[in-house]
Amino acid sequence: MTVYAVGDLQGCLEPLKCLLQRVSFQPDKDTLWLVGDLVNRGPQSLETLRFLYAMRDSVVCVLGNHDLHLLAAGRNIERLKKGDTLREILEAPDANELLDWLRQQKLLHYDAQRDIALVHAGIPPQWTLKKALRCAEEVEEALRDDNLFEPFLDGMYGNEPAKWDKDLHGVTRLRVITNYFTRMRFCTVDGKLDLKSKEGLDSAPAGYAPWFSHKDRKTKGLNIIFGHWAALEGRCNEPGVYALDTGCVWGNVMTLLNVDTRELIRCDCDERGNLAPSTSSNPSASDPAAAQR
Ligand SMILES: [Mn+2]
Repeated sequence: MTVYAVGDLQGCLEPLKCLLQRVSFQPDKDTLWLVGDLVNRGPQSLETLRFLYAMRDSVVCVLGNHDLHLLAAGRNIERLKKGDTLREILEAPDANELLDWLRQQKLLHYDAQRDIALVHAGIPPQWTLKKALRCAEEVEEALRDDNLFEPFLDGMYGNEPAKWDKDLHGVTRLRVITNYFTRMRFCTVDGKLDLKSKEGLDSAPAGYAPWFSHKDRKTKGLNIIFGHWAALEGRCNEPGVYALDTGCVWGNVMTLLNVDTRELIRCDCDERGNLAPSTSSNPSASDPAAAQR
């Protein structure tokens, strides 16, 4: 059994199939870790979600900002924005099933056996793994709780407060946690976020650095897989930290990491896979387009 991790999909299903084919992925034996941002901007968000749902028993997924945005749009809490390509999901007959599955996913996954963590954006430098897991659980519980789900989605948007404080409470507290795990790029050593800069390593505002570059980062030594930051082009120059968003949706490549051997495999954004939808046990989740090819 092999564990693979793949970078941001954003509705790019064919490059994902290309990668799985490249490594002869076997859903009954292997496991696929997803760094989140499964949907939006790309060409096949609905089919991507159906494909993953059909193989959900072989998938470990953490949520990204686009996935949370989809959940909010699904409850009419946030309207779709220009450039969003999520309407096809919201109007699909199986939308509830797909969104219910998404809602059960985590913000932070830790594999103790491999001593490696999976997260969409990152872990802030001032948090230990233990603290981060506890904070992620607070949001994960809110997502699963019928009384907290909508208030959380409603309060999730916004850049403030920019910094964690243990005395924060309610949705404000959950917003800061969510921003760390799903939107962070640059921050100060004590975790004050700058959520505006999106360029590469060298574009840090004065006093800020990429979350993983801080010398005193408390998760130093822990292996961490993350996505979200396409401008890094898969390079973060930090041992044990793996940047997997290589901008497939922007016309670049999709990256798969063999978590056990640390080998990297790439497929171009326009490469097509020929995987038959054999992992599907649910007819609504099959991919008729794949069967035709
Ligand atoms: Mn993202």
